[in-house]
Amino acid sequence: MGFCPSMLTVSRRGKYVLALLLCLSALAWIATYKWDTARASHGHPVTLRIPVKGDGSQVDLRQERVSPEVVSSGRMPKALCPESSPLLYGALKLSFEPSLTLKEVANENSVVAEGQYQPPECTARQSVAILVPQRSREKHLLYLLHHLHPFLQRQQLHYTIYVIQQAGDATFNRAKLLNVGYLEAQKDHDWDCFIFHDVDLVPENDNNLYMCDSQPKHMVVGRNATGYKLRYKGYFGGVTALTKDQFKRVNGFPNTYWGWGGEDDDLRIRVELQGMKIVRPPSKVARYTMVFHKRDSGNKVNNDRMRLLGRTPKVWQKDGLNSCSYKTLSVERQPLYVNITADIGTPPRH
Ligand code: UD2
Ligand code: MN
Repeated sequence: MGFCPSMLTVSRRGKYVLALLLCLSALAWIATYKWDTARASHGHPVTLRIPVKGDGSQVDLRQERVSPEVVSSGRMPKALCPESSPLLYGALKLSFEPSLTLKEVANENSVVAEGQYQPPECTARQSVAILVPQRSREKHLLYLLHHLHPFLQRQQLHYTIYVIQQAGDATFNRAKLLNVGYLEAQKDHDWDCFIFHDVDLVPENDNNLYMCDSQPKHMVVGRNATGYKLRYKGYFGGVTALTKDQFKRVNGFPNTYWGWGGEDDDLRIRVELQGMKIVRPPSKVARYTMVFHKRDSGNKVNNDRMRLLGRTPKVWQKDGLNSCSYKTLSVERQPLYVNITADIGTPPRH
């Protein structure tokens, strides 16, 4: 290869360009360093707010997957509530004051809005919808609200109480109303847990946690009128807690039980058919007082219940959440509960 004078010119020019570039990057580095130092010392100090858990230990932000932007903005999600709430009392003294009014109960629970509550101090471990079927039991509802709101708040839950009213005076259908409650409550929030709750049962011990388990949970081991003993093996009435998935798996309650009895046993059969196992809290905790009542006039004994229970294994897939037809007449968001009034039809004529 021969010598080329133009190559010499290019390489000299290249050296100048290179030197100029080096100078410029040195200047840029000095400028950035100075600006950063100034910001850290007296500009906008970046504070990291490390959230503290209920037990006083700091939350590991890497584990909680919180982005640095959220941390620096100060909008930190609250730490998870402790596994065992520090607010629990244990056994409670219940009162059933005949003069109690809805206004008094609302004043005692100013932290509740539209039946809903979230613990201000931490993020609840579960979001729970409490579903209460009700017709002509206003006084019982009042006693329940009076006791249940503070009870659930001490358990540090995110919850809403839904009352599902059967419109009209056809025979009562507790199970279908509970299906309606489940379907309607889901329109508000993606609840983790559903508690199916008689209006006249008041829990006596706040260690009876209104949360769902890995298996369907029966919360009423005993009540005052029956000597606090389980009425019979497999008894699943009164108050039960199922996750959204557990309830979906069994296709909910049957819609076909009109009048008193059988629908709770039907749910137990559905649970057992799915290979699930009912769990219960310890008997000294799962205690309830049932407000005294006589059988309601619109809720005569369902004499067909034994026949219906016999066909459950054959029909549960067709009779349940997927066949629950009803008409919502109103949804009233009252201070202490959401009141859903539904037309659920009438029993078939034989
Ligand atoms: C038992 C069960 C209950 C249910 C029922 C049979 C217990 C503690 N409870 O309750 O879960 O299986 O037998 O159906 O074992 N209701 C009204 N208005 C009415 C009729 C009923 O609001 O006119 C609602 C109310 O929420 C009441 C529930 O239905 O708590 C159950 O009816 P009940 O209290 O008359 O029946 P009970 O106490 O035998
Ligand atoms: Mn009752």
